[in-house]
Amino acid sequence: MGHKKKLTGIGATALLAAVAVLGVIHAQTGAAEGVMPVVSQTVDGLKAEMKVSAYPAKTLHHNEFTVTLTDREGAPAEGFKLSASLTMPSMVCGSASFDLKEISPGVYKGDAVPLMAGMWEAAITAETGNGNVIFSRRLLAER
Ligand SMILES: [Cu+2]
Repeated sequence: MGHKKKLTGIGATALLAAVAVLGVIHAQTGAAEGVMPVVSQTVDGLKAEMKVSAYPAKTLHHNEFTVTLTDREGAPAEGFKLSASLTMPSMVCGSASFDLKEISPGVYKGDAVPLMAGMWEAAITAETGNGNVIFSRRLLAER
């Protein structure tokens, strides 16, 4: 019994050490834009909060992608037409495009389907009355 207890203790210590190392790695990469589930960006006075519900996203699955648009006054930016395109910079693996539907004032939802694991670039186009506004964020996908 004493022997077993000792093994458990070592196991727990090793696990804690591993968790600590992973914690450091996560903290370092977590600081980089793209590893965050929510990224906010303001272009031409329009603010987009781009959220991936389950993060990192899962390859070849529908990943809920929500964009909350607000205007200069912080009020919901309604009635825009939003579409998004996922590409992998410097790769020819193709792009995955999708439209976003306005589910409540200023809140647009769509399904992002990354084709392979890795870092994707998501470009979100908001059609306004006078020209388009393009937002972008990075999106990490895992198998
Ligand atoms: Cu690729």
